[in-house]
Amino acid sequence: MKTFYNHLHAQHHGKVEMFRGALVPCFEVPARADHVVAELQRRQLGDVLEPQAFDDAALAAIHSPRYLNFLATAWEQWVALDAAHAAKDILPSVWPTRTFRTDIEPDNFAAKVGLYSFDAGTPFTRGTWVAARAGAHCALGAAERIVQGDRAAFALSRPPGHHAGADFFGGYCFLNNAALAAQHLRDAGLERVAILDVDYHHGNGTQAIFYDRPDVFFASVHGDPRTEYPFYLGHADESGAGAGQGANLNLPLPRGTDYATWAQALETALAAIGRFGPDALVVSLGVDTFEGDPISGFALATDDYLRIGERLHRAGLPTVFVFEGGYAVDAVGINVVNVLQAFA
Ligand code: OKP
Ligand code: ZN
Repeated sequence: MKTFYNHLHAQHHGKVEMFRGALVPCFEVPARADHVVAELQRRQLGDVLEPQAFDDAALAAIHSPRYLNFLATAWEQWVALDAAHAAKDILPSVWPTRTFRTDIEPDNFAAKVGLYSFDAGTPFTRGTWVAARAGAHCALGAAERIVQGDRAAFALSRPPGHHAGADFFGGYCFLNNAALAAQHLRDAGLERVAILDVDYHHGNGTQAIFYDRPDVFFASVHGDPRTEYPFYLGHADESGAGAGQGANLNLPLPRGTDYATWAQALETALAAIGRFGPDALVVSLGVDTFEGDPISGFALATDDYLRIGERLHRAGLPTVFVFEGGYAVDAVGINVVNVLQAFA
């Protein structure tokens, strides 16, 4: 299985995020991806490649023009306000909630940041755009391997993507790598694509992007949004809309869920994906379901990731794996590569 990895990911290195009234060090750190690469190489699990550059039009297949323009220019706008800003990250602090307008992009920079984001936990840094774009290219490159006939490929994208919507960032995510991979498969002629999101957190961005579409099925197993981030989406009654009715499946589980219960939800998701009959599968592979994860609440053990990989292999579909969460930094490489090695 080929892995797409880009060294530019480390240019996205947020300093702090807002947590309970204080700024705390970011959980989403460059070392996460470095550990996954090191473990892939230790187990010799296929080539690790730099992705080719894709045209920005590939990003526009998922993201809005004004959002992409914001991402591309945010840092220069920030530093133009005050040269001293170069030493600090951009952190959102004001948002257009219900009854506000979102059709007019404000001139004020802080207001623009809020228009295009949904939390204060996602710093935008000098290297965020470069890193996120290269991470998206990893997802597109991995999807292209499937188009070329490979059974599986791995996008070691960083920052992660599944919380990013068509026109907003948040939850450590800026470009929706899994959505870009799925859309690339569709544009290459595959008629039906399924996305399975196994990250601890609901993939609100991915769900929203495909919610009214019948050609991309989204299934997610995640912490119950009544208590778990991202809180405002991911409930069991969200089943798709319009032409996409029936093409969305959420399987929320309570904090503390162990592998036996989690694996039953995985079976439910795979059965629904089987009925959908996709030509390929995109897996949003977060391993923050791990018992040692510092910001999550499930109890999966390192060996359980081998079982997940075996089970996904038995689903029998060409599969793009896309890296998402996993914040127990010392274990993230072993857990991710357990899935990939058991699959391969
Ligand atoms: C991104 B992904 C932690 C608060 C939670 C947001 C979590 C984003 C997770 N102090 N902040 O789904 O792994
Ligand atoms: Zn997560």
